[in-house]
Amino acid sequence: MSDEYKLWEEKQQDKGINIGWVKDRLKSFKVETPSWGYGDSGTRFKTFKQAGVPRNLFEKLEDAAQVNKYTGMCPTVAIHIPWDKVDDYGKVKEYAAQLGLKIGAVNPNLFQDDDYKFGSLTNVKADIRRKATEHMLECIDIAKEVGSNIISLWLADGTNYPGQGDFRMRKHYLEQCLKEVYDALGDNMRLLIEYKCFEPAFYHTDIADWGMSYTFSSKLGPKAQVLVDLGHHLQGTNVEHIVAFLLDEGKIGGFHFNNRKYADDDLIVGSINPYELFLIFNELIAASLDENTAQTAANIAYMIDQSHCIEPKIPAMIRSVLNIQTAYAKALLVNHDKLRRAQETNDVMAAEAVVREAFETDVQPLLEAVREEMGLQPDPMAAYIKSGYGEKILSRGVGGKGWE
Ligand code: LRH
Ligand code: MN
Repeated sequence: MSDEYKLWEEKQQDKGINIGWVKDRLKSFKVETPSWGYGDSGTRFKTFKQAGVPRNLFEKLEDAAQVNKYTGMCPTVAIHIPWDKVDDYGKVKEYAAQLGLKIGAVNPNLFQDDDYKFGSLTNVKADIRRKATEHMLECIDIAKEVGSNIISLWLADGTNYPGQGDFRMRKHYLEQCLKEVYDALGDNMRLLIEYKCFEPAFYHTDIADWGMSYTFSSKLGPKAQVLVDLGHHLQGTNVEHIVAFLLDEGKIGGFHFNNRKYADDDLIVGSINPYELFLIFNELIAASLDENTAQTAANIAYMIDQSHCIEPKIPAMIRSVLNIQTAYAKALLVNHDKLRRAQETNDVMAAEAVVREAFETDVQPLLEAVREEMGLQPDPMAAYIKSGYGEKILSRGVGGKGWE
């Protein structure tokens, strides 16, 4: 333990922070990486293909294992169907286990098949709704085969012009289909319903905001919860308030971490607005300390959902995980008793200071000490770069598997 860290720890303890508790929380904190974050992805303008990109799900798992190896906190990988469709999902489960991984959330894809041009579970045509529902049921079977307990649903369904669709009729179709899917879930399975305000639909989206996802998941039952993607809100939305509200309702089940300056930019989480990420964790930690919301907070699936259009894939994923770990570590330093006292006396400046000072605290000494205690390199990015893995995979060539 470095002298620098000993000094840092004493200073925190003087502020009434229980460092032992902070370290334990950091050591048990896990983030899921997305298989599609290792593949080529782009914008509607261009997908820049990179050398060394995985050519199949097995190579995506190998790359995800690198992120877990150096960060020590990413033991699960989310998959997307059909992007990650294989003949034998048992082999996937086995190979993941060999790499020290488990398959996490299974993401259905109801936005790329030509039949879904005018919607999937909301389509006016019953046979299209049937096809979309069958795909959801197939994903539940896949989840059972790979040992996953999360179905993570995002619907692109919506319209581009006033009058194009009947909002209430589409809502009824969606509720009917979701009910059938919900009833097919395995005992320990959850259905996470992701909302998004627009894109690819540009007039209305059938699951457009947290309230709609909350209503659908509340009507379905306890195994359905809201998934919050940080890039799916209109500018100016207070996301940490939505998170606190859903925590209090016991209806938030997961996150898609990324960051944005404008719309659903899917940039590296914490790269544009690290304070927002910190404030979201501040709400999550406060809820974990409250017996009424601790269970919900404990069951949240933390997942990354990004598309690395110009970044080298694995370093971008490692950076994302480290940014999340840093924001979480800072939020663990909020002195909640001091904050409550300031709030109860309407001492605005003191309350703001408690939160901001935690954010402004350099947590690198803490993270290096925790990694050391976990048997990890103090600087995961440097350790990965030094491994030469990035050069080794160049032999895969260009044109690996992307979003198609
Ligand atoms: C939609 C979304 C959804 C995924 C996709 C890769 O914008 O966030 O979660 O299916 O990105
Ligand atoms: Mn998402």
